[in-house]
Amino acid sequence: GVLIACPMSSYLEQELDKRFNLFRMWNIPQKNDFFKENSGSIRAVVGNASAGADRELIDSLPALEIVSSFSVGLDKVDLGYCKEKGIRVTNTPDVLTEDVADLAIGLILATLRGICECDRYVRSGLWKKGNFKLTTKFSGKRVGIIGLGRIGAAIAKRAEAFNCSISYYSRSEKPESKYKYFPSVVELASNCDILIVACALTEETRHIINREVIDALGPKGYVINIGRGPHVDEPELVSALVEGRLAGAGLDVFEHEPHVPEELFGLDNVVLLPHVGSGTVETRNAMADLVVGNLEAHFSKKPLLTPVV
Ligand code: 8YV
Repeated sequence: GVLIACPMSSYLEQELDKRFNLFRMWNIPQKNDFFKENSGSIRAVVGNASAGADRELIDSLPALEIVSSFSVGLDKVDLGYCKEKGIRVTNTPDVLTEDVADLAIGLILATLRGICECDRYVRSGLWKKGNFKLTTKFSGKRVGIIGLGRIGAAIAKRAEAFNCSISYYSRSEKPESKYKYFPSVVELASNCDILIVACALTEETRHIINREVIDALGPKGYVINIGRGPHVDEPELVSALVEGRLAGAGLDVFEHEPHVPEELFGLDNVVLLPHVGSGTVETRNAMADLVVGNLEAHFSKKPLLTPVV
Protein backbone atom coordinates (compact mmCIF):
# COMPACT_ATOMS: atom_id res chain seq x y z
CA GLY A 1 0.00 0.00 0.00
CA VAL A 2 0.96 3.63 -0.65
CA LEU A 3 -0.30 6.50 1.51
CA ILE A 4 -0.64 9.92 -0.13
CA ALA A 5 -0.62 12.74 2.40
CA CYS A 6 -2.78 15.39 0.70
CA PRO A 7 -4.23 16.21 -2.73
CA MET A 8 -1.38 17.38 -5.00
CA SER A 9 -1.91 16.17 -8.58
CA SER A 10 -4.76 14.22 -10.14
CA TYR A 11 -2.38 12.79 -12.75
CA LEU A 12 -0.15 11.52 -9.91
CA GLU A 13 -3.11 9.93 -8.13
CA GLN A 14 -4.20 8.27 -11.37
CA GLU A 15 -0.72 6.84 -11.99
CA LEU A 16 -0.40 5.64 -8.38
CA ASP A 17 -3.87 4.05 -8.55
CA LYS A 18 -2.80 2.04 -11.61
CA ARG A 19 0.13 0.50 -9.75
CA PHE A 20 -0.54 0.43 -6.01
CA ASN A 21 -3.23 0.16 -3.39
CA LEU A 22 -3.50 3.90 -2.80
CA PHE A 23 -4.76 5.34 0.51
CA ARG A 24 -5.77 9.00 0.46
CA MET A 25 -5.05 10.47 3.89
CA TRP A 26 -7.67 13.23 3.51
CA ASN A 27 -10.39 10.65 2.84
CA ILE A 28 -9.77 8.83 6.10
CA PRO A 29 -12.21 10.01 8.80
CA GLN A 30 -11.10 7.74 11.68
CA LYS A 31 -7.31 7.98 11.52
CA ASN A 32 -6.75 5.75 14.57
CA ASP A 33 -8.88 2.89 13.26
CA PHE A 34 -7.29 3.24 9.85
CA PHE A 35 -3.78 2.98 11.18
CA LYS A 36 -4.68 0.02 13.42
CA GLU A 37 -6.04 -1.81 10.40
CA ASN A 38 -3.64 -0.81 7.61
CA SER A 39 -0.37 0.44 9.03
CA GLY A 40 1.26 -2.98 8.58
CA SER A 41 0.67 -2.90 4.83
CA ILE A 42 1.71 0.68 4.03
CA ARG A 43 5.22 0.57 2.61
CA ALA A 44 5.40 4.03 1.05
CA VAL A 45 4.33 7.60 1.75
CA VAL A 46 3.92 10.27 -0.93
CA GLY A 47 4.22 13.76 0.53
CA ASN A 48 4.80 17.27 -0.78
CA ALA A 49 5.77 20.76 0.36
CA SER A 50 2.84 21.04 2.76
CA ALA A 51 2.52 17.50 4.13
CA GLY A 52 5.46 15.15 4.44
CA ALA A 53 6.50 12.51 6.93
CA ASP A 54 7.24 13.63 10.47
CA ARG A 55 8.34 11.42 13.36
CA GLU A 56 4.73 10.80 14.41
CA LEU A 57 3.64 9.52 10.99
CA ILE A 58 6.80 7.45 10.61
CA ASP A 59 6.24 5.88 14.03
CA SER A 60 2.68 4.95 13.14
CA LEU A 61 3.80 3.12 9.96
CA PRO A 62 6.03 0.19 11.02
CA ALA A 63 6.23 -1.23 7.47
CA LEU A 64 7.32 2.07 5.93
CA GLU A 65 10.25 1.66 3.50
CA ILE A 66 10.24 4.82 1.40
CA VAL A 67 9.03 8.43 1.37
CA SER A 68 8.71 9.70 -2.21
CA SER A 69 8.11 13.44 -2.07
CA PHE A 70 6.33 15.45 -4.79
CA SER A 71 8.69 18.38 -4.14
CA VAL A 72 12.35 19.28 -4.25
CA GLY A 73 12.24 20.76 -0.74
CA LEU A 74 12.21 18.14 2.01
CA ASP A 75 11.69 20.31 5.09
CA LYS A 76 8.47 18.43 5.90
CA VAL A 77 10.29 15.08 6.01
CA ASP A 78 12.27 14.10 9.11
CA LEU A 79 15.40 13.14 7.15
CA GLY A 80 17.48 12.28 10.21
CA TYR A 81 14.83 9.94 11.56
CA CYS A 82 14.39 8.29 8.13
CA LYS A 83 18.13 7.69 7.92
CA GLU A 84 18.16 6.23 11.43
CA LYS A 85 15.31 3.86 10.56
CA GLY A 86 16.63 2.88 7.13
CA ILE A 87 13.72 4.54 5.33
CA ARG A 88 14.63 5.77 1.85
CA VAL A 89 13.68 9.33 0.78
CA THR A 90 13.39 10.75 -2.74
CA ASN A 91 12.45 14.20 -4.09
CA THR A 92 11.83 15.83 -7.49
CA PRO A 93 14.90 17.94 -8.34
CA ASP A 94 15.86 19.33 -11.78
CA VAL A 95 12.47 18.93 -13.47
CA LEU A 96 11.12 22.02 -11.66
CA THR A 97 14.25 24.20 -11.75
CA GLU A 98 13.32 26.17 -14.89
CA ASP A 99 9.77 26.90 -13.76
CA VAL A 100 10.82 28.12 -10.34
CA ALA A 101 13.59 30.29 -11.82
CA ASP A 102 11.17 31.65 -14.44
CA LEU A 103 8.72 32.55 -11.69
CA ALA A 104 11.43 34.29 -9.67
CA ILE A 105 12.12 36.56 -12.64
CA GLY A 106 8.37 37.01 -13.10
CA LEU A 107 8.04 38.07 -9.47
CA ILE A 108 10.90 40.56 -9.84
CA LEU A 109 9.36 42.14 -12.92
CA ALA A 110 5.86 42.11 -11.44
CA THR A 111 7.06 43.74 -8.23
CA LEU A 112 9.44 46.36 -9.65
CA ARG A 113 7.33 47.26 -12.67
CA GLY A 114 4.00 47.03 -10.83
CA ILE A 115 2.54 44.62 -13.38
CA CYS A 116 -0.27 43.35 -11.13
CA GLU A 117 -1.05 46.88 -9.96
CA CYS A 118 -1.11 48.05 -13.61
CA ASP A 119 -3.60 45.31 -14.40
CA ARG A 120 -5.84 46.38 -11.50
CA TYR A 121 -5.52 49.99 -12.72
CA VAL A 122 -6.80 49.14 -16.20
CA ARG A 123 -9.58 46.84 -15.01
CA SER A 124 -10.92 49.40 -12.55
CA GLY A 125 -11.17 52.06 -15.27
CA LEU A 126 -8.54 54.37 -13.71
CA TRP A 127 -6.58 54.64 -16.98
CA LYS A 128 -9.24 56.97 -18.38
CA LYS A 129 -8.53 59.38 -15.52
CA GLY A 130 -4.76 59.65 -15.90
CA ASN A 131 -1.49 57.86 -16.43
CA PHE A 132 0.05 55.14 -14.29
CA LYS A 133 2.81 56.21 -11.90
CA LEU A 134 6.44 55.51 -12.79
CA THR A 135 7.99 52.31 -11.49
CA THR A 136 11.47 50.83 -10.96
CA LYS A 137 13.84 49.47 -13.62
CA PHE A 138 14.99 45.85 -13.30
CA SER A 139 17.72 45.61 -15.98
CA GLY A 140 21.14 46.35 -14.57
CA LYS A 141 20.19 46.05 -10.91
CA ARG A 142 22.38 44.23 -8.38
CA VAL A 143 20.87 40.82 -7.66
CA GLY A 144 21.80 38.90 -4.51
CA ILE A 145 20.91 35.22 -4.29
CA ILE A 146 20.77 33.19 -1.09
CA GLY A 147 21.60 29.62 -2.08
CA LEU A 148 23.39 28.98 -5.36
CA GLY A 149 22.07 25.45 -5.91
CA ARG A 150 20.20 24.28 -8.99
CA ILE A 151 17.43 26.89 -8.66
CA GLY A 152 19.69 29.75 -7.51
CA ALA A 153 22.05 29.15 -10.45
CA ALA A 154 19.12 29.09 -12.90
CA ILE A 155 17.88 32.44 -11.51
CA ALA A 156 21.41 33.87 -11.81
CA LYS A 157 21.64 32.78 -15.45
CA ARG A 158 18.34 34.51 -16.24
CA ALA A 159 19.30 37.67 -14.33
CA GLU A 160 22.54 37.83 -16.33
CA ALA A 161 20.44 38.28 -19.47
CA PHE A 162 19.00 41.41 -17.77
CA ASN A 163 22.54 42.80 -17.38
CA CYS A 164 22.37 42.40 -13.63
CA SER A 165 25.48 42.02 -11.51
CA ILE A 166 25.12 38.89 -9.44
CA SER A 167 26.37 37.97 -6.02
CA TYR A 168 25.41 35.21 -3.64
CA TYR A 169 25.56 33.80 -0.16
CA SER A 170 25.82 30.09 0.60
CA ARG A 171 27.36 28.01 3.39
CA SER A 172 30.62 27.88 1.47
CA GLU A 173 32.04 29.72 -1.51
CA LYS A 174 31.67 27.95 -4.84
CA PRO A 175 35.15 28.17 -6.41
CA GLU A 176 33.84 27.33 -9.89
CA SER A 177 31.29 30.19 -9.80
CA LYS A 178 31.95 33.49 -11.55
CA TYR A 179 29.59 35.37 -9.21
CA LYS A 180 30.75 37.37 -6.21
CA TYR A 181 30.53 35.54 -2.90
CA PHE A 182 29.58 37.17 0.41
CA PRO A 183 30.22 35.14 3.56
CA SER A 184 27.13 36.53 5.33
CA VAL A 185 23.57 37.38 4.33
CA VAL A 186 23.90 40.85 5.88
CA GLU A 187 26.90 41.62 3.65
CA LEU A 188 25.03 40.27 0.63
CA ALA A 189 21.98 42.39 1.51
CA SER A 190 24.15 45.52 1.94
CA ASN A 191 25.51 45.01 -1.58
CA CYS A 192 22.40 44.25 -3.63
CA ASP A 193 19.09 45.82 -4.70
CA ILE A 194 17.09 42.61 -5.05
CA LEU A 195 17.59 39.82 -2.52
CA ILE A 196 16.29 36.42 -3.60
CA VAL A 197 15.75 33.42 -1.30
CA ALA A 198 16.55 30.21 -3.18
CA CYS A 199 18.00 27.88 -0.55
CA ALA A 200 16.61 24.82 1.24
CA LEU A 201 14.77 25.35 4.52
CA THR A 202 16.82 23.93 7.39
CA GLU A 203 17.41 24.85 11.04
CA GLU A 204 20.25 27.13 9.84
CA THR A 205 18.23 28.94 7.15
CA ARG A 206 15.03 29.49 9.19
CA HIS A 207 14.46 33.28 9.42
CA ILE A 208 17.57 33.88 7.30
CA ILE A 209 15.76 37.10 6.33
CA ASN A 210 15.49 38.90 9.67
CA ARG A 211 15.37 42.52 10.82
CA GLU A 212 19.12 43.02 10.43
CA VAL A 213 19.07 41.72 6.84
CA ILE A 214 16.04 43.86 5.97
CA ASP A 215 17.77 46.95 7.39
CA ALA A 216 20.93 46.11 5.42
CA LEU A 217 18.86 45.85 2.22
CA GLY A 218 17.29 49.21 3.00
CA PRO A 219 14.34 51.30 1.75
CA LYS A 220 15.31 50.88 -1.93
CA GLY A 221 15.67 47.10 -1.61
CA TYR A 222 13.36 44.25 -2.65
CA VAL A 223 12.89 40.77 -1.20
CA ILE A 224 11.89 37.92 -3.51
CA ASN A 225 11.00 34.58 -1.90
CA ILE A 226 10.51 31.43 -3.97
CA GLY A 227 11.95 29.20 -1.22
CA ARG A 228 9.88 28.59 1.90
CA GLY A 229 7.85 30.98 4.03
CA PRO A 230 9.83 30.31 7.24
CA HIS A 231 12.99 31.57 5.55
CA VAL A 232 11.56 35.00 6.36
CA ASP A 233 10.70 36.45 9.75
CA GLU A 234 7.29 37.41 8.39
CA PRO A 235 6.17 39.94 11.04
CA GLU A 236 9.49 41.77 10.50
CA LEU A 237 8.99 41.78 6.72
CA VAL A 238 5.41 43.01 7.07
CA SER A 239 6.34 45.88 9.39
CA ALA A 240 9.26 46.90 7.14
CA LEU A 241 6.89 47.01 4.14
CA VAL A 242 4.15 48.85 6.03
CA GLU A 243 6.65 51.39 7.42
CA GLY A 244 8.42 51.88 4.07
CA ARG A 245 11.76 50.52 5.31
CA LEU A 246 11.79 48.21 2.28
CA ALA A 247 10.80 49.11 -1.30
CA GLY A 248 8.78 45.97 -1.97
CA ALA A 249 8.51 42.20 -1.96
CA GLY A 250 7.52 39.42 -4.33
CA LEU A 251 6.42 36.36 -2.38
CA ASP A 252 5.42 32.90 -3.60
CA VAL A 253 5.56 31.36 -0.12
CA PHE A 254 4.44 32.36 3.38
CA GLU A 255 5.29 31.38 6.90
CA HIS A 256 1.84 29.92 7.67
CA GLU A 257 0.47 29.38 4.17
CA PRO A 258 -2.23 29.36 2.97
CA HIS A 259 -2.60 32.11 5.59
CA VAL A 260 -1.18 35.39 4.28
CA PRO A 261 -0.84 38.42 6.60
CA GLU A 262 -3.75 40.74 5.82
CA GLU A 263 -1.59 43.84 6.29
CA LEU A 264 -0.07 42.95 2.91
CA PHE A 265 -3.41 43.01 1.05
CA GLY A 266 -3.54 46.79 0.95
CA LEU A 267 0.05 47.28 -0.27
CA ASP A 268 0.69 47.85 -3.98
CA ASN A 269 4.45 47.28 -3.69
CA VAL A 270 4.02 43.59 -2.94
CA VAL A 271 3.08 40.74 -5.25
CA LEU A 272 1.53 37.74 -3.53
CA LEU A 273 1.39 34.31 -5.18
CA PRO A 274 -0.15 31.05 -3.86
CA HIS A 275 3.00 28.84 -3.93
CA VAL A 276 2.98 28.21 -7.68
CA GLY A 277 6.72 28.10 -8.47
CA SER A 278 6.53 24.61 -9.96
CA GLY A 279 2.88 24.94 -10.95
CA THR A 280 2.79 24.21 -14.68
CA VAL A 281 1.18 21.17 -16.29
CA GLU A 282 4.50 20.15 -17.82
CA THR A 283 6.48 20.32 -14.60
CA ARG A 284 3.88 18.87 -12.26
CA ASN A 285 3.49 15.87 -14.61
CA ALA A 286 7.28 15.43 -14.74
CA MET A 287 7.35 15.60 -10.92
CA ALA A 288 4.60 12.96 -10.75
CA ASP A 289 6.54 10.70 -13.13
CA LEU A 290 9.57 11.00 -10.84
CA VAL A 291 7.53 10.17 -7.73
CA VAL A 292 6.12 7.07 -9.42
CA GLY A 293 9.48 6.16 -11.01
CA ASN A 294 11.19 6.24 -7.63
CA LEU A 295 8.53 4.00 -6.08
CA GLU A 296 8.71 1.53 -8.97
CA ALA A 297 12.50 1.44 -8.78
CA HIS A 298 12.36 0.83 -5.04
CA PHE A 299 9.81 -1.98 -5.22
CA SER A 300 11.67 -3.69 -8.05
CA LYS A 301 14.95 -3.34 -6.13
CA LYS A 302 16.53 -1.07 -8.73
CA PRO A 303 18.57 2.07 -7.96
CA LEU A 304 16.35 5.03 -7.01
CA LEU A 305 16.13 7.80 -9.62
CA THR A 306 16.57 10.76 -7.23
CA PRO A 307 17.58 9.47 -3.80
CA VAL A 308 18.27 11.84 -0.90
CA VAL A 309 18.41 9.29 1.92
C1 8YV B 1 5.54 21.84 -4.07
C2 8YV B 1 7.71 22.86 -3.80
O1 8YV B 1 5.99 20.57 -3.98
O2 8YV B 1 9.20 21.40 -4.87
C3 8YV B 1 8.96 22.06 -3.88
O3 8YV B 1 9.74 22.10 -2.90
O4 8YV B 1 7.56 23.67 -2.96
C4 8YV B 1 6.58 22.66 -4.79
O5 8YV B 1 7.00 22.09 -5.97
C5 8YV B 1 4.18 21.89 -4.61
O6 8YV B 1 3.40 22.37 -3.59
C6 8YV B 1 3.66 20.54 -5.02
O7 8YV B 1 2.62 20.07 -4.22
